[in-house]
Amino acid sequence: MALLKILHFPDPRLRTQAKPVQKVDKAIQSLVANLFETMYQVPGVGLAATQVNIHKQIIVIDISEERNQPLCLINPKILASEGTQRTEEGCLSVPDIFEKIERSERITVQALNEKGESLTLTANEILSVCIQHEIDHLKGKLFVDYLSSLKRQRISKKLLNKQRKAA
Ligand code: K1U
Ligand code: ZN
Repeated sequence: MALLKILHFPDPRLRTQAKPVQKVDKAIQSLVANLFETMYQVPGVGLAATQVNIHKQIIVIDISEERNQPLCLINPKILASEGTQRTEEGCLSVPDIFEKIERSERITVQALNEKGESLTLTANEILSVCIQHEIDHLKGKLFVDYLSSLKRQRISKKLLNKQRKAA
């Protein structure tokens, strides 16, 4: 297994649209294992392949406190959504920034799992938020895009300064 490098905002590669996975083969399963290893190590509750510069429609999630309920969604599609909720979000690609974002309260998602089997699940609360956040990554969208352009520019400057200092 391997730890993958996470891209940071405003890296333009985070804006790439991920392509659907054609076949869940050994190479995809190995990538899924690396995504989980990276997400658990950082740590995060979710990670999209886009964030590690791999532009395939794959996300991994584990919102459990025990970190023992891995969920892999390949080619995820939101079939239904209802209600709204406003929750504080963070992002591994936008470190140390937390903002309240409005999203659907309850969603139904169809996807393939890491074995290539089709699954449908209904999620609410933090799982619903996390799935929507990760699906946005696959579309090249970040949670800061829901903020005002002034706030987004300030965050961009702050992170660029940090990246320059670290380099
Ligand atoms: O996609 C990502 O960048 C991962 C992100 C997912 C997410 C968190 C909160 C709301 C929406 C989406 C994170 O995991 S940020 C880190 C985080 O929230 C966390 C990390 C460890 C334990 C608990 C939470
Ligand atoms: Zn994120």
